Amino acid sequence: MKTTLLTKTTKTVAFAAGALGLMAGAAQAEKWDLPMAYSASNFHSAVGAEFAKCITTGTGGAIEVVTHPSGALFKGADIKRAIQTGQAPIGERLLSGHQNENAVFGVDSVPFLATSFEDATKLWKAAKPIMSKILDKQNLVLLYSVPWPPQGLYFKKEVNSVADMKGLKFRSYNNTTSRLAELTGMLPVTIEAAEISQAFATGVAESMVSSGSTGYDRKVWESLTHFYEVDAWLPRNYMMINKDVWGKTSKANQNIIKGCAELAEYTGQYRSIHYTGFTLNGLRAGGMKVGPAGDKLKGELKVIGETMAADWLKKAGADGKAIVDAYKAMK
Ligand code: PCA
Repeated sequence: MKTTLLTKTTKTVAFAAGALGLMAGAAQAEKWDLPMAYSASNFHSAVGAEFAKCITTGTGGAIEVVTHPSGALFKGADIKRAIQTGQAPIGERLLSGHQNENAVFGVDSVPFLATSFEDATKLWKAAKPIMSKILDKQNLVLLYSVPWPPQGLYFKKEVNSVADMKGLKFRSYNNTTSRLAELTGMLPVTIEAAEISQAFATGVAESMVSSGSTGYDRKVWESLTHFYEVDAWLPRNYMMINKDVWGKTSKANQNIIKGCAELAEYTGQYRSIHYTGFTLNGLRAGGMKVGPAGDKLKGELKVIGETMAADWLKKAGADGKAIVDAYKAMK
């Protein structure tokens, strides 16, 4: 009698385990490709990889997230569209890369509006609700965002004034940087970070505005000689997910993803702060001259920055004004 019962129980357990196994098998089939534009060694990509792993582990393997850095799956300029249209479920991109669609996306690149990590955090707090709404209308859910270190100027010669910049071929990465080139008499050419080492080596570009981080990642000391700290702005990358994919994800897994996103935003900011000094030292070790821009250059850039900020406010309309007002109220 006892034996029969045991056998029955064992069989039931075995059956249940089999069914669970099948279910787990089906769930495991869900694989999310996550395109990113920057090299695997970049801290944003490292944070993205940790975020991906967090989701895979947190969902018990039900959602396996696979990152594709260096623009290997989609180039930076194509990542947002790919996610909106569902060609990729999830991905990371430079927020200000979408200024063509809506000037509000460039709020983090308004010259001298937020020039420190502390202010960039406040500006993001002010911008996040509006940004989420804009992205939502584009079939996207905003997951997290991390700032780049402060932006400075790279050259292959000493530069002490805007006049010294005239005629230089300037690598740009968004509308703001192209406009900065125009207003300083330089010639803008848009190039993805993944391709700048070659652009500098071949002379396609000979200057840029970026962080110490990107210069370090791309070993620009092989072609360039000077980095001037300007702290012009701190642009951001953000992680987005297709809204339909998000809607089909279980509440439990959505909560896991939200938790991983919060962790990524926190560790990303931490990494960015610490990477700032580390990479500037790296540029020095590579042989570059690194230091603050001179007063003349700084003063001239401030004036140009004011023009650019006023232009941006006009273009960004009511949403732009609401963000800047909310930001200023926090200061
Ligand atoms: N690096 C990125 C954007 C801002 C930055 O610091 C780049 O140069 O493309």
